[in-house]
Amino acid sequence: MDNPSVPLYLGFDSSTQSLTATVIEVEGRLRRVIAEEVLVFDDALPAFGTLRGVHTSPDGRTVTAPPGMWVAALDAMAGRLRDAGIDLAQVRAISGAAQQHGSVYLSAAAAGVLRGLDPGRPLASQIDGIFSRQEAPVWLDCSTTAACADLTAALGGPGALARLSGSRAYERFTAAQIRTFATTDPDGYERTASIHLVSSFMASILCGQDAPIDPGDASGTNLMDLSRREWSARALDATAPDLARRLPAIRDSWSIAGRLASYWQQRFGFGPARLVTWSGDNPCALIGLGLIDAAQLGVSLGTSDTVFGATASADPDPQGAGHVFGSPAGGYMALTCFANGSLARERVRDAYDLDWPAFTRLLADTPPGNGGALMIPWFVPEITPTVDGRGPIRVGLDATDAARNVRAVVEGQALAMRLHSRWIAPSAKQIRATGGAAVNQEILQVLADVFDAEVLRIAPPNAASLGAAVRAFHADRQSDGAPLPWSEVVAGFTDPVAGAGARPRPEAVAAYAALLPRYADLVESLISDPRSPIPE
Ligand code: XUL
Repeated sequence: MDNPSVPLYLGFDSSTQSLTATVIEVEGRLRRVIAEEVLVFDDALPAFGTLRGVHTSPDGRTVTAPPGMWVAALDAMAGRLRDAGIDLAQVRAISGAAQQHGSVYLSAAAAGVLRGLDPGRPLASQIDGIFSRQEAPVWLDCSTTAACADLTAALGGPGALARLSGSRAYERFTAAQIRTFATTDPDGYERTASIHLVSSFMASILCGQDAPIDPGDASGTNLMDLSRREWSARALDATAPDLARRLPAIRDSWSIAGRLASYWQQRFGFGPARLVTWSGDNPCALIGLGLIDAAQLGVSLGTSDTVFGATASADPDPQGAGHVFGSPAGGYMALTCFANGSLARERVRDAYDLDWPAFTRLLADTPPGNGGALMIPWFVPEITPTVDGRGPIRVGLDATDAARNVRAVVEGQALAMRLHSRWIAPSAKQIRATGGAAVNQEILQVLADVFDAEVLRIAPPNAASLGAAVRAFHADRQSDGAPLPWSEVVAGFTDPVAGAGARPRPEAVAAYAALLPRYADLVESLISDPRSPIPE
């Protein structure tokens, strides 16, 4: 770029539906995001046959993705960055964020292939033989209920497992996924030399060797002893035989996994950049939103909706719904995840043949509280609370009324987030929002009113990808022996955009305060008796 000595840092976000790359420039106290590129899997890589980035079984319970697609996306993205004129030789360090919980199964051939990647040929054509399982189960999968029951019993019940690992057993968490694979396909498991999370797999592709897993993403496995930040021998034994030798090491989030492999240097013109251990998308979003200290909440409105915040303690959610993860800044983060995020908003948009501007106009034209109409937006099996394919619940809501259904889905999501974030921060006065839907001012207004809190937005649209770039900067300084405190690392990157958020409006706040207990009671009755009649 203009000044060749200005260091650049690159962050990726390998999410459910797309790969994002964010490039930042740091010159003393001057910080700039110089590029953000997004590659949507379905559009850019149609040969993999995914719909919204995944393959879904007819019953909706088994959800996987082809890991070769993520690799092809990384290759294509490096080409795009080079073609956009970014001087890749100036990139000092690279890190990444990835969808959490998903697992990639590699054969014994993988290590040799990754060491010897040929810069003369595209990556996809070289990695065919590295997988011992062609599909990677991802976080939307909910087919492993039996394995969850086994793990819970072996580890002393849901409370004990949550105190050990930060979460009770969840279908999408990696322990249940590995156990299901090892019991249903023992030969495939036997052929598996290493099991990576999406984050450590992508990092391995970049550095040409097995990369470690950071505590932020390792805490999404049910396999890590959260307070020790190491694999729990008891959890490993309860999951599958001989698992320890198949898992990568757990290392600090700021550890250097290696240097960028020569494939990337020779094919795209990168230098020998430091490869910083990747983390999960939510832990990286925590950093990208500047949520280093407790007391503020973050909300990510993506394929999943998540609500999270930094915490000092590893105490699990007393209601058993949320998770405690390691924070990539050290300490912990608490998080609640909803599967019915953009998937539910898109279902409503499509059901009434709307585009996003029309969806937003209908939201703006309907009153807060929706005249008492409610929707519990369980379009796909829900994680919080765990509900299996029940379908959306409408109360006092005519299914043919487009405007009120639009408001109802957004309000239902915001009420669920409020309800299930009280254990993280009972009365946060500020919320920082990211994710595709965070550009929508009307959705932010509903959040502000439901939470009775100011909602702020930061400038770069993807906080996870930005967080990864910022983590690369932090780790690079640390490795140079010139560490910076986190407040200085994020300064200038995560400042809220003036005028881009929303402030709570007293009348709407009162309407939602009245609605919240009704919503909570309704959810409660539906969970305790799935066949309970729906009140009119
Ligand atoms: C978090 C979770 C999702 C994925 C989405 O527990 O399952 O937010 O990380 O990418």
